[in-house]
Amino acid sequence: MTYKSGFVSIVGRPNVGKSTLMNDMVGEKIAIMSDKPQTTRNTIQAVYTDEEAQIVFMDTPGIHKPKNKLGEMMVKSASDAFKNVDSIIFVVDDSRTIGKGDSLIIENLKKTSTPVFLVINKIDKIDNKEDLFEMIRMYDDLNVFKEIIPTSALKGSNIDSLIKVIKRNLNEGPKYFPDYMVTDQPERVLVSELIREKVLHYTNDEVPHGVAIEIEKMKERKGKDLIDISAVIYCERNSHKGIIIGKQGKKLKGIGKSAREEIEFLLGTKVNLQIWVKVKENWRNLPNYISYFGLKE
Ligand code: GDP
Ligand code: MG
Ligand code: K
Repeated sequence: MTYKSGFVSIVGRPNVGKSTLMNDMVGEKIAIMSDKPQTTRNTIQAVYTDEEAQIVFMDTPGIHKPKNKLGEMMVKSASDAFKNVDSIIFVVDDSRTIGKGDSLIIENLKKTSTPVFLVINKIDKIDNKEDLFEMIRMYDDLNVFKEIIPTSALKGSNIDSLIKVIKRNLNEGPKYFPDYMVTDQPERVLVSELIREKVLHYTNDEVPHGVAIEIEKMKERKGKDLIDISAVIYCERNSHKGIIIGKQGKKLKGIGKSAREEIEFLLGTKVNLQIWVKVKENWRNLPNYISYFGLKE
């Protein structure tokens, strides 16, 4: 069986139940929950992990703060706002008609090639089944949504179906985050895992015992759509260091370039990535190795 992973955005008007829904989904499968205030770029909010798949929930800028941003959102092409995710969950509540706020978001969703799933939440407030069928027909007629899933986040109804739908639409992919990880800095972990993956790829497993990555700095440059990242690759021997750096630094350059491109894609911002290679014997035995990567056990 191949492992699946991907990035998913949950969008919708305030108060439709996005946060409740995300908490339900991640629930006991909690790996990561970030409570960071929204920034101007994509941020990771939560990570769902099971034996088959890993779902990384992203915050999509512009959609979560629709008050004064609606105009801005209209200008910004939807393909741009959603290009970094594999699917989009659009959440509405039990309102029987489509209001102005939802219409504007739907107009944007129409323009993206990313698959969009509609969640009709708060179905516990819909007493008449026929009303729900009527709503499903109304949304289905728009030809925007790949699937429509009615839920009650409050009661925890049909959350498993939603997870199934998301999982079914994921592609084969790596586990970006280790199991049982608890951290309020998921982006750091994502960046370090990506760099580690590139090192393994570029060195064809020539470096025994692998490497450890430390993100020394990860900081947004004020007023710029740019993040400065400096990372250290730890290996156990000088000879390993030589392999990682390569002739005239070629290998390290390749590692840095491909890691940077992927980080830029995932975080939706430009990245200035500096990487150093250091030798640290027995880094696996360092007492703080575990906590330093945010691993629980
Ligand atoms: P968000 O602004 O979209 O993140 O919405 P929240 O998750 O904060 O929920 C807004 C309010 O709606 C809260 O009071 C929730 O308890 C409530 N809520 C969320 N989901 C449901 C649901 O399925 N049914 C009902 N009746 N209330 C819900
Ligand atoms: Mg919320
Ligand atoms: K973006």
